[in-house]
Amino acid sequence: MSIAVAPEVAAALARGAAVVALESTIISHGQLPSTLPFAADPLLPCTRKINNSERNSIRFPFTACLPPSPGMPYPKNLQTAVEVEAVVRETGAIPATIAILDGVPHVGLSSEQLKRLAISGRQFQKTARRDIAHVVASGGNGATTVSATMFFAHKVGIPIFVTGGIGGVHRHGEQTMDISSDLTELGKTPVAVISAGVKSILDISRTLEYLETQGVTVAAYRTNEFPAFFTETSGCQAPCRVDSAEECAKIIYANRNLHLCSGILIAVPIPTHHAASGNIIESAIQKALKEAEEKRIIGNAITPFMLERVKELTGGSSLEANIALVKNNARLGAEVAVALSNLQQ
Ligand code: PSU
Ligand code: MN
Repeated sequence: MSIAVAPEVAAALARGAAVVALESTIISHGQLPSTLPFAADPLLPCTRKINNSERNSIRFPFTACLPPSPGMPYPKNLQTAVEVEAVVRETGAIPATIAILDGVPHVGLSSEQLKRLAISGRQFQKTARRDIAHVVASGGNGATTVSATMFFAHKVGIPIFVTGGIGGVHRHGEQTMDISSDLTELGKTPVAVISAGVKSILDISRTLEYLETQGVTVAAYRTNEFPAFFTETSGCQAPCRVDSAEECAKIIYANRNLHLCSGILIAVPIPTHHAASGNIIESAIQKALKEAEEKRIIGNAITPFMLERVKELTGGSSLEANIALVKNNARLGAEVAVALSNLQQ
């Protein structure tokens, strides 16, 4: 089974130049994660009893039930993808967006392929590690999540991968066992993921506990606190702190030389000038979560409710903050890739 590596990416890898992997789920599936916030799960004993017809109306997986309109619509998603690639280039690295096209995993997309991904949106299947074999075997199209993107990046020798936010342990995940495969992938695949942390609709402290169990090195960039995507703070201390791209590169280098074989998570706070809107968005998320609980919105209704309510409450500013933080992550990721390439020369 082959992986199609774009010529520019293959050439850069062959000469040990800086390459940064990028995921495709954020392009095709919008900005808010397909997460199921707390109290939404009717299987939990803590909320209320539900009758059988309610129970039967709940479909799994919840991700299959998302509304057709993604948080980042076309052409905004394409524009963002192109701009993120440009930031990587300006900083001196080669971008490699990863997706599965007609059953073939691609590392590095042409502008036509990127456009196809952006236009197709949710027609591309959200592809985590568990979905890869099926999408490939059926000749399908897959937008790779963090876990699948890490898998392919590592296969072709790309040590650094930039995204917005990663998946985590869901609220009440200790009962539902809904824990993103991003976390187990970080435990077993030696790729450094640069993200803005974890959204507060997840359980951030349990996410950090789980990453510790998985042996993942977690470092916060220029802060002592683990960031919560839209906000610089989460109330959780980060296990360690880094203050420069060179320091990040040294960690990746040490991880490789020791054959630790586990991943690294570098958490970068949202840029300060976007943090104000981040705080508004965070309040909106908290309000929407509370409303969902009060209205007893359950099952597959919760994600559309959250998407809609957060959009109403913030008037679209979440999109701008999201784009800004991805670009900020892309800049650092490319700097780290350059520093790592210099270390190896
Ligand atoms: N978190 C975000 N934005 C995203 C995602 C997560 O803030 O777009 C996407 C990423 O692709 C991530 C995936 O890998 O959702 C996790 O999905 P799940 O919770 O189903 O594992
Ligand atoms: Mn899940």
